[in-house]
Amino acid sequence: MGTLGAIMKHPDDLYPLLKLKMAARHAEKQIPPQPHWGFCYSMLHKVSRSFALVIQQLGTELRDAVCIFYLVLRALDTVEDDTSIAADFKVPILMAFHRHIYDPDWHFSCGTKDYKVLMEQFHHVSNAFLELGRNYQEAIEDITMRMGAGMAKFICKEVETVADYDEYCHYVAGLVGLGLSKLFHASGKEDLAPDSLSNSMGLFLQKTNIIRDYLEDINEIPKSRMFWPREIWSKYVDKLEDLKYEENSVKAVQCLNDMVTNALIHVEDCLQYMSALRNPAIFRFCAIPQIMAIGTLALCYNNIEVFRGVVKMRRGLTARVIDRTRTMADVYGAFFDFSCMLKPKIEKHDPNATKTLNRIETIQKLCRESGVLSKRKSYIIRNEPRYNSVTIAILFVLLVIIFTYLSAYRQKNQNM
Ligand code: D61
Ligand code: MG
Repeated sequence: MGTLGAIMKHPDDLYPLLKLKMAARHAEKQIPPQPHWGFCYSMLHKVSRSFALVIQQLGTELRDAVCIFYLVLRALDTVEDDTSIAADFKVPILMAFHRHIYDPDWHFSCGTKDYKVLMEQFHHVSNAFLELGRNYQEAIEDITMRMGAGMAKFICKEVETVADYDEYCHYVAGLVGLGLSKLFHASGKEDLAPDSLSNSMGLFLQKTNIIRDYLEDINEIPKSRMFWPREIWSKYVDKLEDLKYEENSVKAVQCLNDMVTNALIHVEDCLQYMSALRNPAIFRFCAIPQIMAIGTLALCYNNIEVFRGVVKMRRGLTARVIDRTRTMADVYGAFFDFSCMLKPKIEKHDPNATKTLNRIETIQKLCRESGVLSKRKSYIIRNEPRYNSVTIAILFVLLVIIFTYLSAYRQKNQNM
C-alpha cells in the first residue's frame, strides 16, 4: 500500500510525516563545510536514516562523537557482514580495527553501495576521529577493540545456546550501549549508567533486528547469516532454513513467538535505563529506537509474514513515534500500547503462551505503576475523531491547490 493509501487509512500520520520530512531536509542543511566532517554527516544520513535523525538532535560536541562512533562501528560491521571475505582474511582485520582508526592512510575495500563508499573513503572518518577529545577517542577505541574481538570469535563459531545468542548480541550491540553511556558521561550531561542496563538497551534492539530480518539473513548470498540460537529453533525444526517453507508454517510461528518472548526479557532494564536519563536530547535519542523496537516486536509476534518478507512499522507510525516521544510518560505509554497490541495475539495453544503472557503483563504492570499512564493519544486505540482539525486544514489546503491547478490547466486548454 503506497504512502498515499496509508495516509488515507491513517490520516493523522500526515502532519508528523510532514514534520519528519522537514526535519530531514533541515538536518541535511546542517552538513558542516569541512570536507571530512561533511563526508561523515552525509554518509551518516546514507547508511542509517533512523539513527541519523536522532543523532542530529544531540548537542554539537556529543553529536560529533556519536556520529564518528557510529561510522567506525558501521565500517567494522561492514567487514563482518561481507560474507564474500574468507574467514582467515577477515579475522585479523576485525581484531586490529581499533588500531586502524588512528591511521588515515588505512583503508580496506569491501561491502556494497554506500557501505563500500564508507570503506573506500574511511580516511575522512579517521581524520574526524583524530579531532575528537581524548576521552571520546578512548571510549570509541575501547569498544571497537572489544566488538572486533567478539565478532572475530563468532566468525568461526555458531550461535548454539541462548547464552551464545546473548554473548553475540552483547558484542555487536550491547557494547554500543556501554560505549554510548561512556560518551554521555564524558559529555558531562549524564551519570555513568550501570553496564548491565546499557547492555540490555543494545540486546533489545539487536534481538528485534535479528527476529525481523530472519528471511533477509537466511537468504543472504553467497552464505546465509544465522543468528537464531539452535537451542530455540531445534525445538521446532531440524534446520534453521526449514522455518521459511510453507509446510512448516505452524512450527515457524511457534518458534518466532519463542524468540519474541525471549527478547521481552530486556524491557524492564531498558525502562530503568531510560527513566534515569536527565538530558532531553539524549533521552529522545535513546527512547525513540526502543519504542520502534517494541512496536516491531508487537508487529512480528504470531505473524507468518516474517517468513515471507521483512515486516516493518509503517513510516507514518515511525513519524508519530519520533514526533511524540519527549518524556518517560510517552515511553511508558508506548510500551503499554504495543503490549496491548501483542496480548490479544497470544493463542492459548502456543507452547510459550503462559511465558509470553507473564512477560507482557509484567510490562503492563510496570507501565501502570509508573503512574503517568494518563489520558493521551494512543498509538493503536483510536479514541478521537478520525480527522483532527490540523489534518482537515491540511487536506483543505491541498484541495484548494489541486482545484486551482486544475482550473488553470482547463483555462489554458480553452485558450489553446
Ligand atoms: C541508546 C541508543 C542507541 C543504541 C543503544 C542505546 C544501544 C545499542 C545500540 C544503539 C546499537 C543497536 C544496534 C541495532 C542495529 N543492529 C546493527 O546495526 C547490527 O550491526 C551491529 C554492529 C554495528 C553497530 C553499529 C551501530 C549501530 C547503532 C549505533 C551505533 C553503532 C553507534 C551510536 C549510536 C547508534 C546489524 O547491522 C545491520 C546492518 O548492517 O545494517 C548486524 O550486522 O547485525
Ligand atoms: Mg553485522
